Amino acid sequence: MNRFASIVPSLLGSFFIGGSALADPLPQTQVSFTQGALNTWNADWAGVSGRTYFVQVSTDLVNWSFAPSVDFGSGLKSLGVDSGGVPKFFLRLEYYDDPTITSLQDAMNADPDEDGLSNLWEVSNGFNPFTFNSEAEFLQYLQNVSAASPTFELFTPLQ
Ligand SMILES: [Ca+2]
Repeated sequence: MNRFASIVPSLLGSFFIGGSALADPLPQTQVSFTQGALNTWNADWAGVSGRTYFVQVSTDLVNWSFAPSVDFGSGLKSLGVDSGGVPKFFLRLEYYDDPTITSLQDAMNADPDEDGLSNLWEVSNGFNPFTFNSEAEFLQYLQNVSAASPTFELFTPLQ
């Protein structure tokens, strides 16, 4: 479900950069794009101390999905994007500030929607880290993964 596909160079002006914050006292600079090797682009932005970052992508500005990436804190942040021939591609930052998060590891392990699933796990498996996922949704996900991947096995954790 996570799609991290493509950028069409001629549509660079159409890139949408947005953000949301649960508590956002500091401004966020825009993302800049530079062309890399064939069909690749680099998205760069200046990180803000204490801020957890996600990247969302869309091909229609209506349906957005999270790229399988979590970043944190100050300094130059970069994400490579590989063009896959999609005619339109949009990218935006999603971020939030949480004073209890002090490292990238904390940011990846955090659970702002309190559903028991870490940020990194959610974005790596097609979930929204800001939307509570019920146990039923999680079990449905496991069933879909199991059906799609014959090597995946469910197990009962050791007591
Ligand atoms: Ca979560």
